[in-house]
Amino acid sequence: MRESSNGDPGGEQAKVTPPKTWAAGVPAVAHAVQYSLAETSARRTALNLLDINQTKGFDCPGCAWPDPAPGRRHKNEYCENGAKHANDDATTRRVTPDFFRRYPVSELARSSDRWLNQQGRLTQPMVKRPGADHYEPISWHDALGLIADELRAMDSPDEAIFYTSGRAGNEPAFLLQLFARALGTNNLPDCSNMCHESSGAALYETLGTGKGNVSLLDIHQADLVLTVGQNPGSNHPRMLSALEETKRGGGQIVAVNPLPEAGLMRFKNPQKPRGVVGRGTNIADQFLQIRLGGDLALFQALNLLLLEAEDAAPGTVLDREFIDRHTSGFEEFAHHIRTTVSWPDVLAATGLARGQIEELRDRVLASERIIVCWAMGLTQHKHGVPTIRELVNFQLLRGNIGRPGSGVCPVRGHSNVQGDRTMGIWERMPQGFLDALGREFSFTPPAHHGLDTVNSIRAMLEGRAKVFLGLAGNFVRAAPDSELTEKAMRRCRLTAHISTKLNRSHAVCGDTALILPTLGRSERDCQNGEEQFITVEDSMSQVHASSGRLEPASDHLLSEVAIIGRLARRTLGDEADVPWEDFEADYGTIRDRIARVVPGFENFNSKVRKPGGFTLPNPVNEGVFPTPGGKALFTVNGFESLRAPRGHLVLQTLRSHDQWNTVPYTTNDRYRGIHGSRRIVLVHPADLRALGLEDGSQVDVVSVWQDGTERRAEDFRLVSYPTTAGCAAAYYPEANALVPLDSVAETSNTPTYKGIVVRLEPRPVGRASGAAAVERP
Ligand SMILES: Nc1nc2c(c(=O)[nH]1)N[C@H]1C(S)=C(S)[C@@H](COP(=O)(O)OP(=O)(O)OC[C@H]3O[C@@H](n4cnc5c(=O)[nH]c(N)nc54)[C@H](O)[C@@H]3O)O[C@H]1N2
Ligand SMILES: Nc1nc2c(c(=O)[nH]1)N[C@H]1C(S)=C(S)[C@@H](COP(=O)(O)OP(=O)(O)OC[C@H]3O[C@@H](n4cnc5c(=O)[nH]c(N)nc54)[C@H](O)[C@@H]3O)O[C@H]1N2
Ligand SMILES: [Mo]
Repeated sequence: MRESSNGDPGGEQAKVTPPKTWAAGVPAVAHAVQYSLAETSARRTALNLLDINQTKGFDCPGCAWPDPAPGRRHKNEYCENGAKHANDDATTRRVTPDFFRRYPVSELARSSDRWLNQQGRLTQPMVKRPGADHYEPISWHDALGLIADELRAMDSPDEAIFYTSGRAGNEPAFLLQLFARALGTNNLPDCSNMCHESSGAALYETLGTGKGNVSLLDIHQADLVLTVGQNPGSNHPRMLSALEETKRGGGQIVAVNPLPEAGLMRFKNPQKPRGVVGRGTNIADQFLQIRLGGDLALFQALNLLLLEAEDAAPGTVLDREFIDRHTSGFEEFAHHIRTTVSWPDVLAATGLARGQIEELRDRVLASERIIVCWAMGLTQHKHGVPTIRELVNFQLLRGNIGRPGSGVCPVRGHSNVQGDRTMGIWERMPQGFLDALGREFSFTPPAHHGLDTVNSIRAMLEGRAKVFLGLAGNFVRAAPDSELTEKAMRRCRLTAHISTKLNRSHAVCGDTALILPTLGRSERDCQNGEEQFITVEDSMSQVHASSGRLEPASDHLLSEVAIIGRLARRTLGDEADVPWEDFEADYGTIRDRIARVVPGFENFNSKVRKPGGFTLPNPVNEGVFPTPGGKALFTVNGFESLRAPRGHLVLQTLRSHDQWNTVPYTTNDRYRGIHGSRRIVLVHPADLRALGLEDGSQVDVVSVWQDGTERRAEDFRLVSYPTTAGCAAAYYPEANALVPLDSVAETSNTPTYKGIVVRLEPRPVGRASGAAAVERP
């Protein structure tokens, strides 16, 4: 056995069963409760679950899928995975100073992500001094003083990096960006840079706003919903209830994915008795098993078919009135599609048959209201931005933007990733926002753009950035090119993380490193004896309050607002005209300021107190496209396909059913039939045959980058799997080592986590792995 107390089992431990064809239902609920009970007490579990997504409870930290209107909410308005995430936070295990005395940092750096997370909640501020190999306790006063001293000692404010992960609420996010800009930098990279940046870039350019424009009701009312490049059964399970509603209303679903994901096939609704005992609802009416990166070609082919259908029956296919009134660029776009789309290229890029795409066209022609939903399967590709621009073209052709039951729906990941952006967490906020911020707090925010995630890593590597502060998240594991990213973090003078749980970013750190432990979503946040709440914005622009009820994990915890406010005061003194102390004492005073800086938040404090909160206006739904020309833009996108040379495959990195981003909860992936290990790579049986490899054998996965460099992830078990031929899959974050830092999406600079060229090298039998985590008796 290679399983050890702080390592993870290798691929040879994996047990593989056939993939499931349906998602959710009773086994799912039982599974969540089982996980929760292992982490917390029965009472705490029950209390916590009943509070999730209730109007007086806390926002589920699971994902950004919206909650139904208050009257239509279930008593249990959460899914199996939301329950796991919430209770992973509410765990009764604790990481104390004793723990850090026992485990040196060097050993933590060799431990698995799963083991680190399982140690429990962080309880006290800790410091690792230069040259030391252990964290030791430090007072909050001294910890924040250390960081403030380092920030003040910099030659330029641009030597600091302020990273945010999308679990942070609006109030702490607003304070963090205010602090960074008052200090003088726009270096505000975030997880969004690695997530939906491609969506924001494409939508902003074509529609004039970077957000989706559909509501839950729109999804229920649609005639056709395309779900492209996403795995809702694991990552947005409550979306399946919405798709079930679409079907009940007579609508159809088309799934586009290289993998036959369980939730896309069939859904048993755990909230309904018939969902528990019955066969469930067939979700996808059509499944297009596409090649990785083939979606741009698919939408171009579909657009060609629509143009041709209009030629055959003029006036029946395109929404001419909408196109004339609300868009520009149609002629150039149509000419480009007609003259460049070639079927042999389309079929090679998509791996689909022409008949399948024609079938989709027929569904489109039969549907008045169409919604396109997507997630990481589109954004994390080299041509992610043009792909999303092309799907906008598709929606514009039939006027499917701004009408009920239609629209574009980027399905966000982190529960408040959209809100953090609205609050100004972005290295490139528009000048209008910066001006409003400067006016409100009487200073001049820096106008030059800051560093995004990938460029932050480069700056740290080159010594241009020296201080890293993380508000939530696990930068070291989320970022690409693990070895380089780790080197970058280790080159910093100081790294500090505001965190709830232990992760690898605490272990792979700068000369001086700080752990700043904070409250979780489900915990009571009291300041001056008054209970505080924070606010969040979901994927459909609904803003609402979130407050926890559980006792904090430790008496030493400070809220995120308190940590940022106190750090800002220590660093800036009274230089800036910012009442940091008032902000900490009453979060309502932060919201008063947000109301004056961020459009759509007027009367924030009163609007957000209504049950269910309020929805931010989306101009697109009023027929206004705030692009420079005031119209939605048809775009011309070059044709690109992702091809691997002979003997190679294209690899995507994805989430299992049992993980929260960089944090695996178990080594299982139930729906895909993988049990007992995450060091596996899914490969089509025909590819295995062609490569002379066998299911069950061990390989090294080697990525080949265009500059000739190679990256290696050792000792993965091959699993014969019904993925699209030529397209392999392995888990994030174990496979992040394979993603070259320079391999990014055009325009958005998002790492191409879903499109890496690899080869598989058989390992000699019995050779011990250098990659597995340390063994301990
Ligand atoms: N339980 C759980 N929920 C989560 C998360 C979690 O880790 N755990 N993470 C949250 C976050 S931050 C995010 S961003 C979301 C992520 O949600 P998803 O985007 O669903 O997450 P991934 O696991 O990355 O899955 C990508 C899906 O896209 C498909 N895909 C990959 N490449 C292509 C392609 O080229 N074309 C097409 N058509 N499909 C492709 C894959 O087969 C897979 O089904 O989930 C959020 N919700
Ligand atoms: N290969 C590959 N890499 C990827 C992706 C991929 O698909 N493939 N996906 C990318 C995507 S979409 C994303 S969004 C990023 C995610 O990147 P991140 O957001 O940086 O990573 P997470 O794993 O969500 O961060 C988990 C940590 O957040 C902390 N945390 C949790 N809750 C709270 C809280 O309430 N407050 C505070 N202060 N801390 C908290 C805990 O300490 C926990 O260890 O990863 C990206 N990386
Ligand atoms: Mo994400």
